[in-house]
Amino acid sequence: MSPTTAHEWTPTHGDPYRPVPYHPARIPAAESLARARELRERMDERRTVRQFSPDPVPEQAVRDAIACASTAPSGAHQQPWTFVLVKDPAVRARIREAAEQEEQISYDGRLGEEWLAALRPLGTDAVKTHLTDAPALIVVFQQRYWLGEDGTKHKHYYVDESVGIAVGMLLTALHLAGLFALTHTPSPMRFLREVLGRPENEKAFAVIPVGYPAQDCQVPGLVRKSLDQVLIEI
Ligand code: IYR
Repeated sequence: MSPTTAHEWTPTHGDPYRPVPYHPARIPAAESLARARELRERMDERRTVRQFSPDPVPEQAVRDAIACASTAPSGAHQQPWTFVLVKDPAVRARIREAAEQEEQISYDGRLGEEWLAALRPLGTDAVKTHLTDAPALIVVFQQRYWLGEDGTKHKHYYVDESVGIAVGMLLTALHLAGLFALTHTPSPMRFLREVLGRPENEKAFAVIPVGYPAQDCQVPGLVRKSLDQVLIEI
């Protein structure tokens, strides 16, 4: 039976091209302008938060944000991502312990002087209280390849780009849902696959604590580049 909408059927490797009609409604230009301006203003309020309150978050809002991230475009529509939502405090504590061990080595010199100088204005260090204080952690894995039924490895395409776009959409969705997040990239991140029992084709990409800012939360005083610094129109 031929599908009638884009949602009724998921193509798999080697399937033929089977297009379906797509006629989304247009909104008036004035409405686009108003929505884009509002979104710009709301996104400009987003800040990365490093000190979290232990207060719980509405879990379904986090799941919805992950579902939103998973609508991201991806190379060959392979959707090469897995999101692990870690709520268990014992697992968060294990992640923190392993992350801090690696980070201590990094901040004690592995990063190098130039990198440490770049981080100084942000006030980061090897102590990662957010990993245990935030009520939820989203660990994003990229699926470097996929495994066939007989165990053969098959390539995924543009994995970094695809997962990067999905994480951008995740951060946007969390912010618009009124939640706060931090994009944490402990390095190296190999321990995450072990702690979370993920398969060998998955590689950790980022750890994203989600919650609300602690009462005494502070963020670095910084400004973003202006539009004219980042946009060239030809
Ligand atoms: N991964 C380390 C160091 C770090 C690196 C960059 I680039 C940052 O923008 C922030 C931190 C850490 O998480 O502390």
